[in-house]
Amino acid sequence: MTHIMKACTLGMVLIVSAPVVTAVAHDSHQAADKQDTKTVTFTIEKMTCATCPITVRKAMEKIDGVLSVVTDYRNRTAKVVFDPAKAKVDMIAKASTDAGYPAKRADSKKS
Ligand SMILES: [Cu+2]
Repeated sequence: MTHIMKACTLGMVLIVSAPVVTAVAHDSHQAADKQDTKTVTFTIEKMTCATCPITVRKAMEKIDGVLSVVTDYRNRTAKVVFDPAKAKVDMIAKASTDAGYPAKRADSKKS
């Protein structure tokens, strides 16, 4: 928990200059064109301050195969584009959960 609190404090500095919603690694449009990528939206109810999404995003990005993470603090969601051959929904959810933010899949019927 101490680690999480520290991350939040550091995030406060980052939030001034960086937008919370950030696409990383590969461009999401490019990813959407590929057949071997999957987009899943997670609900993360513990994103209670504006810097929490940064912690969630960084945790999810560490998973091999995750192409982009777009967090939405207002809706408390994280939209993740990933390569299903490398990353699994459970792995991505676990990464967020392990960072202190339990994630559950929001759109279980979409692929
Ligand atoms: Cu926070």
